[in-house]
Amino acid sequence: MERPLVGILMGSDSDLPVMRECAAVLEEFGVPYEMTISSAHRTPERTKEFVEEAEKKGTRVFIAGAGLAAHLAGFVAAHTTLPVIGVPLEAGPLKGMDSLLSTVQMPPGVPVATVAIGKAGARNAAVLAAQILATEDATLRQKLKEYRRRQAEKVREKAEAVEKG
Ligand code: RP5
Repeated sequence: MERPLVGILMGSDSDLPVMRECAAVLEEFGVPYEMTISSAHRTPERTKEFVEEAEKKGTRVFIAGAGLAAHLAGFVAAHTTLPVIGVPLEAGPLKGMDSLLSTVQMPPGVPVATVAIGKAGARNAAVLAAQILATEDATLRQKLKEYRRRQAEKVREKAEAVEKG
């Protein structure tokens, strides 16, 4: 098993259907990761230990997804100086706005790079993690360029289909 470069955490197994998107994107880029369920509120000690152990193993970026009063990404950021990406998840009647604000409104000095609510955010969190790693990895940079090229190609194909009518 390759050394995980990205540590993915989520507050509950109910977050898994969305957070799997992170894993899928990292797999596309061939970035080794580890993924766990750990909560800022329900298992604070376990979360702290996971972050500390991951850092020792060589993890370079953390992604943390949570819903409701989503303090997981901030909690992780409080225990590391590695970059932390927060994914706000929809888990209650406020449709993810609660998690967005809980994740994004970090006090100065302890940042969390917060992405969009839900699946789009989960995918972008993984792309951003890959971009951070790519600052020191030319092969990964090339894969990211190719990913953008394929994305543009898909738009062109869709445009052609619409224009043909
Ligand atoms: C948060 O509470 C989790 O991240 C999840 O989004 C939400 C609900 O958790 P469960 O009650 O489904 O375990 O901490």
